[in-house]
Amino acid sequence: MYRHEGSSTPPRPSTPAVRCGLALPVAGRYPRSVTTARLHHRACNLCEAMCGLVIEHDGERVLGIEGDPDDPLSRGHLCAKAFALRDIAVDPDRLRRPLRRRADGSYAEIGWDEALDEAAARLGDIQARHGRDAVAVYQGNPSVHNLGTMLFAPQLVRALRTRNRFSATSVDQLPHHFAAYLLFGHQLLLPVPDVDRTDHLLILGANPLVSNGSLMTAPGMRTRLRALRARGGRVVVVDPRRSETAEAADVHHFIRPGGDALLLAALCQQVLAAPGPRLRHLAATVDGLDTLSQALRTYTPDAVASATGLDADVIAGMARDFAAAERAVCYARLGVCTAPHGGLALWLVAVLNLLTGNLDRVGGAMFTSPAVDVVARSSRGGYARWHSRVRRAPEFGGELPVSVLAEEILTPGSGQVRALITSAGNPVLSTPAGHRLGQALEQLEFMVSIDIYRNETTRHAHLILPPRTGLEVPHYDLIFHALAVRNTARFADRLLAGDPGGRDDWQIYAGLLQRLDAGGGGPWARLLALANRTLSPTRQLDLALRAGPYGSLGGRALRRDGLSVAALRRQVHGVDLGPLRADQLPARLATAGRRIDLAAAPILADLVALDAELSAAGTQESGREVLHLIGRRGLADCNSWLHNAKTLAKGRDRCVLLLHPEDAALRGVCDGEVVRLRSAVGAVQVPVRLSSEVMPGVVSLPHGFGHGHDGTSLSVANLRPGASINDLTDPSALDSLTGNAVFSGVQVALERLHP
Ligand SMILES: Nc1nc2c(c(=O)[nH]1)N[C@H]1C(S)=C(S)[C@@H](COP(=O)(O)OP(=O)(O)OC[C@H]3O[C@@H](n4cnc5c(=O)[nH]c(N)nc54)[C@H](O)[C@@H]3O)O[C@H]1N2
Ligand SMILES: Nc1nc2c(c(=O)[nH]1)N[C@H]1C(S)=C(S)[C@@H](COP(=O)(O)OP(=O)(O)OC[C@H]3O[C@@H](n4cnc5c(=O)[nH]c(N)nc54)[C@H](O)[C@@H]3O)O[C@H]1N2
Ligand code: SF4
Ligand SMILES: [Mo]
Repeated sequence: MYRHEGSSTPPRPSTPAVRCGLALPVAGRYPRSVTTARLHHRACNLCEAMCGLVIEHDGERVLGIEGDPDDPLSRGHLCAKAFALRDIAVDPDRLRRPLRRRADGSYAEIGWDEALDEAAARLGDIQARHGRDAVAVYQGNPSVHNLGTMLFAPQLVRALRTRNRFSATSVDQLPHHFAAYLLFGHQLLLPVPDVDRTDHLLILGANPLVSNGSLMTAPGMRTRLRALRARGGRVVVVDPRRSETAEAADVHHFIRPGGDALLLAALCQQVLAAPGPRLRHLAATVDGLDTLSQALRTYTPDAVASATGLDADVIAGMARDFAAAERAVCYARLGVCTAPHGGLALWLVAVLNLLTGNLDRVGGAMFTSPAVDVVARSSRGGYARWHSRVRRAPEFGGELPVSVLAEEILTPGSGQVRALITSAGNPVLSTPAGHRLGQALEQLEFMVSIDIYRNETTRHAHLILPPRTGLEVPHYDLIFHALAVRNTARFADRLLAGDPGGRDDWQIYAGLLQRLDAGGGGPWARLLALANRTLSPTRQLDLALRAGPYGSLGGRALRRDGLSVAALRRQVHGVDLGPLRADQLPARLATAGRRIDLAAAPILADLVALDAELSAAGTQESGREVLHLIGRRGLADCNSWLHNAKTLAKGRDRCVLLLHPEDAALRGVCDGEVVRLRSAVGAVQVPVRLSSEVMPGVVSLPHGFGHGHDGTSLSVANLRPGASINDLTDPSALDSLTGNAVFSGVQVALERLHP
């Protein structure tokens, strides 16, 4: 009964009135269970779109899921993945009790107290013997979609006081944080494209029609792009693959993988060379404009044309159109972040918006005003305050790039990683040379994983601690409300009880924390820590909402109608807090003197390095035998972890290699043939699909596959294992500026199995 995108506009309110979180029986609309069916309203937490859902249930079982037409942000949109929320709840492969791995590789269920005692004792012992840095932490993507984890995981990480902190950030959006930190002084001050009011949207390396938007919470992008074009606006997509978003755009240009920093440098160069940059209200806030102009002067369209694969005329036209549009915004995402100059590229995206007068302005790149001000409540970040032990990769925001994790485990010496906590992550499938990381994990003295599955990563753990999840936990999007194209707020209590003796993620963190620092700190420190820990996430959220800009204690006066958890419980469809607001700068800048520096030293240095590479590339010819690998996302996938959801495990094989017919002809490869793909670090076998969607010389493979390993409990996913793209990606290839992993343009060779 879920409604797919592309269906006609959802009907206006037909859901019965539901007040105070009390769900009323529905008559007529749900014939299956008229007497017992009730409705629960919540936002989906599987991706960043946070679609409002109406879930029909009988108290214990989910009977149906629909998009909530009254959600002020998603307006009825949802995708097929929403139904996986039910699959996860009933999945027999889900872990529900702690598991201890025996020496023979089998597992025993143990009690929660025993498991937490053992985990804390082993971690404490290893730190006592080998120092703080001997324990590493890796936090995966679903952490950000979980209120309890957002509030409690940082406390555990702080308590461990290790420098070996890793997360999915360094295989994803690190360049965005880096650019925000350098330009605006805070890693979370991330401008969001105002898609609903722009006239010109330039998209680089993102496919929001499939990914449903990232660092741009905008459910129903197909409808939003259609509306943009209907009001006379233009959508331009730059991507080495003619993606679903490119298909829906006015114009699509192929670009060589990794070419975006060059393209963006040329776009900024063109804007700066044209008469008068339009900095508008920020003109008096910006320093270093001349230095930047000087640094960019060699990046002409002609100079970057061959390296980007774009004609110089096309680049010049792209810059002209962007600058001429009344309201324009450039939005770049994963394909641009995960490239050798990803940090520089994302910095240039923000600068292009700034130079054309589109930053902090309606229809441009704007800052949100969420009900919980996560910017004010979190650390500004920091850069290169320390470096990794073996490779000297820079820290960012207190974390090291996950690409160095395996070498930190395998290289002996003081500070060597001997224990690992993973939480809501699957780095064996999601990080470069994951297969090698998997081998390294076997060398650990101790590994504990907080996860709902025994998967490719957690199968290496000595202990697995499985939390309640999804519909079994209360939900509020601390992060994604702060990245949404409209200010809204939405809260839901848990719908399903989950395992009666089970724990939420935050309770696992609290349990570990309590045991780890029992006896440490003074009495006041202990009391404070205890108070903090015993306040549930919902209670903490309530305090944050009340103290926030729309809260009863926030703003200028005490407001009886202010936001709180109770108020959100009454407003089951969510609360609309209005469109994004312009002119927030310079007041919100967290930089020294509230200035924007366009001549930051790391950026200028990287521009010099890029220029040197560009000159060197001019003298090299890469032959047709080398192919450049890029990634891909499918509508029914969610990184590595929803492949066990029965509802989604249907249809054609998704883990296929897209190969251009010209490249296939050159090698005599046929459609459907299984080939071997080899890179500097590994090889995989995958079936080929011939497609002129990809530019010649480029091949595309989705990530998140590579199941079927012994010791995993993923009976559905293991039936269609696919191959892991990260058995090919190379941890030695990093964006040297930020440490982000490089996934775009990995050099591979294609071999026929039966030539
Ligand atoms: N080559 C290549 N690699 C990529 C990418 C790419 O495009 N190409 N994309 C990258 C990106 S953007 C990301 S974000 C990463 C993702 O990388 P990861 O976060 O490492 O991996 P996921 O596949 O998201 O795995 C999530 C894990 O969380 C568990 N989980 C789900 N819900 C919960 C919960 O409520 N609590 C707990 N404790 N666990 C839970 C799941 O069982 C699963 O094990 O992958 C990156 N890797
Ligand atoms: N269905 C689905 N939705 C998801 C996820 C999922 O796994 N499945 N994962 C979620 C997560 S964790 C994230 S971070 C977001 C990511 O959301 P997006 O950033 O939209 O990510 P992708 O869909 O991977 O799109 C990246 C695009 O970049 C292109 N590309 C690759 N290399 C280059 C390059 O060098 N230059 C340019 N210009 N383009 C390039 C690819 O062809 C692809 O079309 O999606 C989220 N939503
Ligand atoms: S688009 Fe994302 S948030 Fe919306 S239903 Fe699908 S997975 Fe859930
Ligand atoms: Mo991601």
